[in-house]
Amino acid sequence: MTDARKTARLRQLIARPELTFLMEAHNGLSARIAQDVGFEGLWASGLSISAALGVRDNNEASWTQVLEVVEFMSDATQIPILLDGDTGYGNFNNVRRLVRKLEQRQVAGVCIEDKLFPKTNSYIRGEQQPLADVDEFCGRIAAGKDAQTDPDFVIVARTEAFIAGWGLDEALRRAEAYRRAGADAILVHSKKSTASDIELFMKEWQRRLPVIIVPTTYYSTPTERFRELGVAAVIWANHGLRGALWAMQDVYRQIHRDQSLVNVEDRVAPMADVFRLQGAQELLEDERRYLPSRTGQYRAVILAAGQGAELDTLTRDQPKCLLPINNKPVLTTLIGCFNEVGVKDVVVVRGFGKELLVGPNYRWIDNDEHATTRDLYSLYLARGELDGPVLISYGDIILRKYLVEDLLNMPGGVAVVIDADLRAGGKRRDLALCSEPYSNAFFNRRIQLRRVWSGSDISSAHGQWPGILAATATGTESLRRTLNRMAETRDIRSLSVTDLLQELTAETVVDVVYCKGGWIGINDVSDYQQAGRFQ
Ligand code: SPV
Ligand code: MG
Repeated sequence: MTDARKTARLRQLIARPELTFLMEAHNGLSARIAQDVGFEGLWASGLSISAALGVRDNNEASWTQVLEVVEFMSDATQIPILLDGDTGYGNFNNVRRLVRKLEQRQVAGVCIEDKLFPKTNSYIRGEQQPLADVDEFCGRIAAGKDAQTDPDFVIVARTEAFIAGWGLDEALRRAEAYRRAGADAILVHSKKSTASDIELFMKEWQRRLPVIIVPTTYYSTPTERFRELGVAAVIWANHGLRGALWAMQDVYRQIHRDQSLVNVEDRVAPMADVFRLQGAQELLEDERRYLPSRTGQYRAVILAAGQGAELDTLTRDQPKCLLPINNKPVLTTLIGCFNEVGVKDVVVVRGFGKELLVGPNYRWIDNDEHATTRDLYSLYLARGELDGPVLISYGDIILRKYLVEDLLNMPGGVAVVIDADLRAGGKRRDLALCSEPYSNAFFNRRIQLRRVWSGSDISSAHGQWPGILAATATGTESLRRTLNRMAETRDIRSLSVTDLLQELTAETVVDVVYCKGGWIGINDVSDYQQAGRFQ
């Protein structure tokens, strides 16, 4: 089994016979991109991090600011990071504190260079930069090694001997001293346009420790040559930053010139790529798992196409769902209840009196054949909305908020409210038989719907269905499948949602939220007369 620790992986990467590539990154996003394209390890470049922060590579960003950046990079990725720790930000004491802080952030290793704090980038007046005293620098390495608690944490000693204008001998003398001080690898830096410094060094060094190089200026040397020389790892030191710089400049210029986005849209990454790299999908999944209520993702489909002829003159000029109860149309109360539990996306299937159903807080779909079809047909017309979690409800009911909340928090695919109190309600209603009759004793037990039918003989029923169900994303899938099948095999226009529920009980678990009252439905004049008492 391979070791999952990032430290162990970085150690393996520099010790293995194959050449390793460490890709520069300077923030969480670039680190993710590098990992995403397949790099096995990262170089947290001091130059790039400071440039991205808008400062010079002269320790203008404090070491804790660098630490914050590398922490984001580490959190964003699984591959190991080698931090460019500049000089170690001081003497041996600063290095050992740095090592401890890096270990805490799962940064796999640090590279320190034999210069003095504050440093300057190697490509800026390199020859004028003083090198550290060898013994003092060895003390930094030794203190770092002594401070690490994970034996695999990697400390790379970087010699700037070539950069500062010293020759091969000084580079070798320093590298050997650093090896003896406990360094795990040597980074030999050169700013020549050919790999001649590296060639000389590698021949003399004879693989005493793994060697890491940074071919920024000798980029034209074939990578194969580094393999032949026995280099352990190549750092592509700043190409993420430099690539982004030009890309940004181009896009900014274009937008500035055009005062429009029209010429850049095709040249920039789609938003979906940004979200993917941020791991937005994982959060959505986790929200489903951990958030106490999943209501925000639900969409409600309210079936409100019927006139409600049973209500006689009351519904001559307006649909049943607009009848006022306590001075408020039923539909307004129902939608208000859904909104209160976080369901904001509401679709109403309109039919009779549709011109009166044009509220600002819902969308609508029309069932223009409402006079000759039943409610399942309305749902069928709204099948395009059956995607993801849904709440499906009749438009002529109002119910207490907690019933909707309970329904939405059911873990299964499809769930219905069943009222165990059969005393209230009109003659003909939707009756239900469940896996168990209602009892006070089944707190936390899952009860399932077995059968649902429309009838008046309550003797064989455990309760009545008020006309509301909730389906999670997977529940909605089964529901849609069943609905489509019913449309193919039966006369969907003459069916009711209870027929759909009945079919569903045969195919999937339909959970029951038992209640005793807490809702009213308006089926006839007497229901409506009673309704005013519902507060
Ligand atoms: C860095 O990437 O910050 C380095 C490499 O230290 S170089 O810029 O080449 O010095
Ligand atoms: Mg650097």
